[in-house]
Amino acid sequence: MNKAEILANLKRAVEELDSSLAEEAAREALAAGIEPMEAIQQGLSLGMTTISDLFDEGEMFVPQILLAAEAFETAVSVLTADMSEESRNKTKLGKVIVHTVQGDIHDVGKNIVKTMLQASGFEVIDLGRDVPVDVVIAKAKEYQVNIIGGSALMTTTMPAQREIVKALEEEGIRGQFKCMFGGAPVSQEWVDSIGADGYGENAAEAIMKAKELVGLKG
Ligand code: B12
Repeated sequence: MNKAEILANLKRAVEELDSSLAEEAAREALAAGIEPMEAIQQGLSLGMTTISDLFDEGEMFVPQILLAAEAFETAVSVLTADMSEESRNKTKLGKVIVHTVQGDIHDVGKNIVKTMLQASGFEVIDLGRDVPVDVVIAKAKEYQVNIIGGSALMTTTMPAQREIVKALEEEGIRGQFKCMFGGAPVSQEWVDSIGADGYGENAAEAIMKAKELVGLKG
């Protein structure tokens, strides 16, 4: 099977909600020497775009979405297993908190960003989803992280990202932490407008931005 066919199978596995196919295609991708990031961006993520569009159009419903997410995550865990092993033995690049903001339970994208950060050598503290602003701040202080990473998937929950920056300012500790935000409705303009430090449109950009924020080249 050639590279294009393997990438097409990864996309199809998510579209067809098929975790077994996802696992099989992920193994084939590794065997063919396809970079995990490429398999995610050019295969799985395209499948998720189809699913998101069908959901937006009312042609797909919650149970199917969850199965698509499961197929996606199954493949990601196969693709990144070796990378994670490798990164466990590397010196850590820095500590990052990831979470989905208060009021928001969407965590598929956050989990991808988390896996890719870990695989790239960051130590990641995952606070889960629907995490109150004060908990984010408390954990950032407790773990002395370099970066606070937050995901918001709804226009109604994006303001929680602004609240995080504001709370840090009010406590006089804004300078201790870099704030990096993402999620489908989030943009560079939004991140600039709330005075945060970084934005990533996808997991690959999130990694580049995180490296930049800890003073490494992207
Ligand atoms: C899957 C899904 C769900 C699943 C979530 C399952 C889960 N465990 O996450 C379920 C079915 C539970 C769900 C529930 C709801 N959903 Co929903 N859901 C979606 C859907 C279809 C896809 C989201 C997704 O997983 N995308 C795939 C991932 C891979 O992409 P991503 O999250 O954007 O992540 C990438 C980047 O954004 C970036 N990134 C993400 N996080 C971060 C963080 C950092 C730091 C960085 C740098 C980068 C980064 O990297 C990621 C990887 O490339 C979207 C549609 C859409 N167009 O987005 C709607 C959508 C987000 N949902 C929506 C809504 C309204 C809801 C509900 C309120 C109920 C409803 N009416 O359906 C509830 C929300 C309850 C709540 N309080 O949160 C709306 C939001 C509208 C708005 N106000 O903005 C959307 C846009 C659908 C729509 N058009 O109506 N949903």
